[in-house]
Amino acid sequence: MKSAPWWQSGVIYQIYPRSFQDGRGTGVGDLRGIIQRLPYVAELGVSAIWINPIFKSPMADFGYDIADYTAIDPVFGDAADFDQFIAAAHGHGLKVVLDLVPNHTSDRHPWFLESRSSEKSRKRDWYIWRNPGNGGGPPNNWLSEFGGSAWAYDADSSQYYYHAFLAAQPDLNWRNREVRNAVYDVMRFWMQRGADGFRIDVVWHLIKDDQFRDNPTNPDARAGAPLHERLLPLYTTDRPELHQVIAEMRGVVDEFPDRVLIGEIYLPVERLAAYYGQNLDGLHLPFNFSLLSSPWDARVIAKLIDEYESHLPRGGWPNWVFGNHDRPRIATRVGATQARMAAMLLLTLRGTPTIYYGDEIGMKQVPIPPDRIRDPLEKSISGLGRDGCRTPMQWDDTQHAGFSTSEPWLPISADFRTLNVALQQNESTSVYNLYRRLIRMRRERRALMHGTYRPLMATGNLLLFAREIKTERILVALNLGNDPVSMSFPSKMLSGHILVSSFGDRDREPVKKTIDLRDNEGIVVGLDSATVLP
Ligand code: TEU
Repeated sequence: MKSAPWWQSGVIYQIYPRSFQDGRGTGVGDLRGIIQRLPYVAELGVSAIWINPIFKSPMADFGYDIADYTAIDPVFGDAADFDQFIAAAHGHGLKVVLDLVPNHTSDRHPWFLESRSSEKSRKRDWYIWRNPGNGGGPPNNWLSEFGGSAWAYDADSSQYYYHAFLAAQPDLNWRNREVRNAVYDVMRFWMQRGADGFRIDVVWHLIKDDQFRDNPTNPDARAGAPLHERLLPLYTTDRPELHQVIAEMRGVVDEFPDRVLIGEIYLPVERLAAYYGQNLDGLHLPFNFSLLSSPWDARVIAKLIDEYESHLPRGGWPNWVFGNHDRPRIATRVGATQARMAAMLLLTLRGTPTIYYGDEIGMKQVPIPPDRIRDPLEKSISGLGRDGCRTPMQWDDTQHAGFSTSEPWLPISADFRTLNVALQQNESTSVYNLYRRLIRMRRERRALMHGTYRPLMATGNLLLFAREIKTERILVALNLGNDPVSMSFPSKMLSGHILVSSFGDRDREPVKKTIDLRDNEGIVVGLDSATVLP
């Protein structure tokens, strides 16, 4: 049998480069800093790094507004640093996934400057320009995710351009062949330099309705929801023509061996399946964000896993995510103890796990004082801010948490003296060591890596499932509540031993007849052949 590709068998670790390690004393993380910390990443046991955009950018949206797709922004280093980073990562056996932002550029990208210069410009059609609507004003009702109309007026040409995010992030026109080819060349450029693949930013946004129809109102909009949620993004996202574009991108990636294509997609699971492509010729991993915002309830989670599993196309490989640079930290969302259950779920479910940097030590959402707010989204829609999940990595208890020698760009969490990597490395029962054990276990057990998922039970606070491959069977039992749980198998045939326990104090303990969990406890059990699963 051909061995599984690395993006199926391994774990992905997301690094937000501004906040991982400052290697030059600027207060902002950079490539040199990441290189210094690669031994840490390798020791955690992950197989790949996905790094948020490091390309030349005015930083209106911290790298998601790119002014040159093939240059490294000086904040992060230079081309030589990049080459060193790739070589060092590969030297540690780590793959590197870059962040591709093809939906929009910076308004200072030479492409946009040229497009904007005149209606007759050769690149006019590279962006989405429209005349004012009837009676003046924006061409239609489309809204920006970052507040207000998605149309910005250009007084020189008396036309509007479309921007799904900031006005400083004009959307490229993906119906234009030259645009497509230009971005495909960017992809080739980085793969030639050693990139192992891409995470495509807002891939479900790439194509917009060619008739520019108004979006319908959302009948289910929550009271007080941000403006753009009051419309359904029917004509601005998830358009059918998109899948042909993705297949083209996949073709480009397939020009190089062993590369991966991941896509950022916030859609319900039943819409995700299409992103694998008709003949699995689309994304390898359409990000599955269903656990990012689900209620912390055993039944809800079990249902969501079942739904996801049942919607996957034949041969489509699953994946799971509990945090990223846009969403509140898991340890704050479900609490520090339950964050251990999240770790156990993430690393025992079927499919590739992605870990957001800092979650492996239980970093929390950090309150940001008004004068330290940096996120443009928070400045535009108060309360949606993402700074709190982007604060510097807490390495040790020295000044600035070992992140930098000068004042960091975002505040360090107040708890860094008691919550940091150095402490947790020396503490066998720490969250960090739980992650390490889980990752190692996942690598060593074929049932976890490639086995089937078998739901067993979701009652009260108990979530129970099995992973099986041939004779290797593993049972995962998680207590999502504050009371102890005890459960005996209907068959009375249960025997095995604990491989990993969430508090780290029951590893190797035998399990016979019943499963007993303390409050907020989870265990992973290697089952003996005598066990009869319910
Ligand atoms: O995020 C897209 C996205 O869906 C966000 O609008 C998200 O809903 C928002 O951050 C609220 O949580 C991607 C990037 O991940 C994000 O950092 C960028 O700001 C955005 O695209 C624009 O490029």
